[in-house]
Amino acid sequence: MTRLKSRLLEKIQEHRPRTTALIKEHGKVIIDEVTIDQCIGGARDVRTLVTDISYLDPVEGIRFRGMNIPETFAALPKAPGSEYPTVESFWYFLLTGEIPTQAEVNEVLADFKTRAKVPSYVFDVLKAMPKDAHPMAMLSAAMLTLQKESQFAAKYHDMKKNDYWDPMYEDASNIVAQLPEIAAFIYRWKYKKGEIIASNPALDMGANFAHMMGIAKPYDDVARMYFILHSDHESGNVSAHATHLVASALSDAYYSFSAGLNGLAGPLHGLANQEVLDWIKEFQGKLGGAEPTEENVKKALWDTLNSGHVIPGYGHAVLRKTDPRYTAQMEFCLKHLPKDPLFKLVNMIYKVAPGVLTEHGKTKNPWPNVDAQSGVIQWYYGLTEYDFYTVLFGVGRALGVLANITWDRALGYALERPKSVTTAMLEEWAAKGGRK
Ligand code: HAX
Repeated sequence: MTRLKSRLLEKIQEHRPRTTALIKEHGKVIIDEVTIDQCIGGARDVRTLVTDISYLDPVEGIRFRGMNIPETFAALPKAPGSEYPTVESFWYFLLTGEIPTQAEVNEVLADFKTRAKVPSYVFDVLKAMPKDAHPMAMLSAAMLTLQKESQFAAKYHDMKKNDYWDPMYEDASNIVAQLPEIAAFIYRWKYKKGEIIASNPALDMGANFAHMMGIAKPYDDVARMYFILHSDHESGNVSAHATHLVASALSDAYYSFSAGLNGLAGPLHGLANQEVLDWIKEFQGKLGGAEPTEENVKKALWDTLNSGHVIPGYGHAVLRKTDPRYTAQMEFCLKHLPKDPLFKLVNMIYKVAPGVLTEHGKTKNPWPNVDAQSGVIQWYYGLTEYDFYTVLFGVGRALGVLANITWDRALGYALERPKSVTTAMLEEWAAKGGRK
């Protein structure tokens, strides 16, 4: 057993009595109530999910295992010659809550090499898909194709509940180790005439992904930063929740993560990074070569709102300030591409959009989220095929949601089954002033 796996087991054994005590001794303690607008309005803010892997504060933003983004980047061991941590060190941290030593990271690196080989039938399936299939449909299809490899599904009938976490961990680790090659294959197959670049197992995940994409340094750092920033955003967002929900039926990690990816592919969620670039390109097209100004940006924003559409990359279901994932990427841009015209335009939108959205008066949060900034960096390094951007998000998101469903199985979380009501019931309770 690797040190990561044995440490994870120790952590699970330490944690289990806490969950058991909460259910057995304090199970009836009330922690929330639900209003009619929450019931119709997507259960916003209703506290019914538990995770210790990340927590999203509306003002401060995300904390991974209690650490904010700068603290996380500072604390984790770095890739050789890089300011950014390896994704492998972050995986250890998400699963255990502990900052790994370099020796522990090296063990994860070595372990991933034994898992990284993608069966060739996955590529056959991807090649058979229509050339105009969306890259997210391809990524999700690749997950379903791989399902027959699931150790959880194979062992299910011979296991006791307490042991479920073990094959879930194995499946999760295999998916994380194989995803970069699958994603890079989709990119090169679709956009680079199928000229595939073979994986280099000597490299860490970020460097190997950059290598397989065919993009030079510092894209290795972009990949590390991007995968870590997009990994987890507590449990209520659509991709995390969908993965957790499907896993709660004891579906394996392949089925569950495929479901999460399908949710991530929605324009109100991860696809917003593609939508942002789409919006910008359409705006630039309308300018017809004229310089963007605050005035014409403002007009374009109002045109979008007046046509009944959302401003992609702005607003959030939980956050009420600028997303620190936006800020982390902006800081990267200030260092590496401060004069890039697209970066300047995105900054100009940042100056104007919050005011426009505030005046528009609908959104609870007029500030940018992670997706407003991420495409700029990809575009700068030559990744201009922006319908691929959500796949990058998906590779990162795997880290968070797969760590979560490993812990779901470790703590024996229940089948998810909230109760629905009818409109007539809501009307009756509304008339009575509550469900009495
Ligand atoms: N532009 C225009 N209107 C917006 C808006 C935006 N960026 N953000 C919210 N609104 C509107 C909502 O559509 C809603 O209008 P209706 O009452 O007519 O339905 C109203 O403001 C209230 O919404 P809210 O409570 O502030 O926000 P929600 O929790 O309902 O939705 C969303 C959160 C992220 C879906 C929303 O802000 C949005 O659509 N943003 C644009 C798309 C986007 O950037 N998505 C990515 C979010 C981050 C993420 O998950 N990345 O993966």
